[in-house]
Amino acid sequence: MISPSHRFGSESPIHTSVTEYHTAIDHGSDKNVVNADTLIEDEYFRTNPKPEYLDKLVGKAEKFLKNIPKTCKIVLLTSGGTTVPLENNTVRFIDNFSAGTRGASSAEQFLANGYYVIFLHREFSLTPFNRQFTHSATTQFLDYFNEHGELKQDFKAKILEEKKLQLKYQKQLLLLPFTTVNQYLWSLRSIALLMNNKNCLFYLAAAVSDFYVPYSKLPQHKIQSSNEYKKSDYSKESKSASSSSSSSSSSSSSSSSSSSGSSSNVLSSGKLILDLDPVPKFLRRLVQSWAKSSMIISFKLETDSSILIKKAKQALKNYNHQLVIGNLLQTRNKEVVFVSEDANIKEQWVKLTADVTCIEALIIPEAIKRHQEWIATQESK
Ligand code: PAZ
Repeated sequence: MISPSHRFGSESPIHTSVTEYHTAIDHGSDKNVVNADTLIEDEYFRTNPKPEYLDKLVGKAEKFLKNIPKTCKIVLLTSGGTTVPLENNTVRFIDNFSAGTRGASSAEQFLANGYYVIFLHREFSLTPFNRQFTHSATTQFLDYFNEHGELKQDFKAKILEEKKLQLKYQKQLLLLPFTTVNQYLWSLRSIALLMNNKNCLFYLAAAVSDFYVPYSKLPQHKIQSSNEYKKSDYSKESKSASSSSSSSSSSSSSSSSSSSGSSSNVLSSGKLILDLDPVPKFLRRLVQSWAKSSMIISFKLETDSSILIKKAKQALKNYNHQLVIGNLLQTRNKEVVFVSEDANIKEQWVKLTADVTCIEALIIPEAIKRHQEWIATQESK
């Protein structure tokens, strides 16, 4: 396991997986509650607080971008899954399956093809060059060493190979972390605004939650499963949650464990009812405003093969960007499909072959080819 301080050189690391206590306030009043129906993209940033560390993260991105020669290609690559906290002092959260394999492996391929990479990733998920060692099901960190603390011979060649690559590309790669969906969205917007030009590519492989609990509805404290520790100001039945509870349970009594307007509601039966809002569609903002001069590749994950291509086309139609790479959960490491904005270009499946065992080694050259073609069309306009 590489320590966070190694990741960011001698500078102090940014940690995203801890509660920001200064914003972990009590939402026991209705005044902060925002109606989900009226919550559009910009409203989101007015009502969900900026991460404490964001200026520092943006400073790192600015410094990195400043040193890149003008003609070089840059990719903002997002990777791993976002969490959705259920409490402000977060004990519980919703997560998703993504380990960051696609992102970390794609970053290696972009680097090998001369791109500079900003790797916006879920903290503690897989990272380029480390990925084969840090999350192994069979080999734990200390297993790499013998009883004298020396690297075991079996691992030496592979570690040396990856270490050389890490050193070779260290100036081309910037690792920036996120944990929650809110941190992800603030970071994506801030970095995108710095990268709005045709040499920049957005490759959005992160698995971003479609649902979240707005800041205005987050209970301050851990959701209680019984009435015993219920705060007096929690007694007012949650407006938002009560509508869900009435449809899902015959019990009308609710011990609303959290504040008025809260997203969570514990019924007397002990059932927890969660009321999540949709995450506004930020891809639209990215395409139309934040990075309108850049090429944008998004990913579409499905589990039902019969809707994958339809959903990918729908995304292109809705957001008007250049390319969607579709994949199925079950086969995502073996095949993907390129679906282009140009209706004349048929979907193109990219599949592992007998010679190539890493799907990203096939995806990235194709993505780069499309980026080059897109740049050429922009220049001819
Ligand atoms: O991280 P991983 O390699 O396990 O999975 C990659 C992936 C399936 C998350 C990615 O290829 C993807 O489809 N991302 C977008 C998911 C979505 O929001 O549809």
